[in-house]
Amino acid sequence: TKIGILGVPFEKGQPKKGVSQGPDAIRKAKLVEQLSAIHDKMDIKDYGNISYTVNKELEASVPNMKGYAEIVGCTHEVSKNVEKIIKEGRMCLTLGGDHSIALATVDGHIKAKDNEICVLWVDAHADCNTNKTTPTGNVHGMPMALIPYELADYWPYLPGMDWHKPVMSIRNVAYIGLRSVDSYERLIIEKLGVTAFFMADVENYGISRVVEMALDRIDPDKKRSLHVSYDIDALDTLEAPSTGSAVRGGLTLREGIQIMEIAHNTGRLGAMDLVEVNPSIGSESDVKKTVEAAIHIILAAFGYNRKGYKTQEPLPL
Ligand code: DIR
Ligand code: MN
Ligand code: MN
Ligand code: MN
Repeated sequence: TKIGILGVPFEKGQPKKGVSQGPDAIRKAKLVEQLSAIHDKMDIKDYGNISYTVNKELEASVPNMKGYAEIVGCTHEVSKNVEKIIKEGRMCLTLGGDHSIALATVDGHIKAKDNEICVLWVDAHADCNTNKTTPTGNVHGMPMALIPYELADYWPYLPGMDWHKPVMSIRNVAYIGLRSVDSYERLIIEKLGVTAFFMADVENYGISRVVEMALDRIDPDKKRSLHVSYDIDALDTLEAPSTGSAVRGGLTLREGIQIMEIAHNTGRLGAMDLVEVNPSIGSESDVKKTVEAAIHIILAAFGYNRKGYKTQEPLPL
């Protein structure tokens, strides 16, 4: 199992300070050590945290996109790095940062795999506002409107974003965990027929059927490289309190882990994002709980088995 870890300490896609500390908080809780312990064929390379430059002239060049110049600078760098890591034969684990960076992780994955990818977007939110539908101007609520070509005509020209071509179809994307969807986002989901499993679907079918149905829809031939973009706020607030837009009534950690166990078992997981962990929100124990949840989810993605592992040794007499 070859993994490349990329830290993206980026927080300009939303208004709260601290989410840029997510990558280091997750590393400090011994992510690499725990991944290495899964089995003896783990090959993990930490590429460190991304750095990028900002073209100040781009600032405020697009209405209703806060932090635009920073977003452009950071996402371009993220896309190039994700593409490189996957082309080096590693599964790419990106640690956020806020969710705006996922437009770039998906873009890099698309470039590395010639558009033969599919996306599971695990989130309380649909993140598919355009700059004309957004109630906030926060770009972490927009990446899913920037990725697919079906929404390309709803955007103005985006200066500095020419490296990003919306080549993927929304048909290859499924949502899991939705429970806080804006009215234009709901319209987009209906209009484009986006595969969306809301919390009620998780209650009705159970999480394992939901994931199987989602994978069936986005990759019916079972041949695409799978990208899971995992917003920690998909989990219930009790499980992951330290995040910027927590919504009660979410996934249990057990459900959150099972999503990634199933993703792992496809054998086609190509990239995963774990975003929106904000160590500045909540008490020390809230932060610990949230970071631990993130680590459990990541471990499941890369093969950690809750059933344990049987030793090759005989039982001692
Ligand atoms: C809201 C909140 N839909 C927005 N989005 C969040 O600002 O567009 N996404 N919190 O994670
Ligand atoms: Mn999100
Ligand atoms: Mn969210
Ligand atoms: Mn495995």
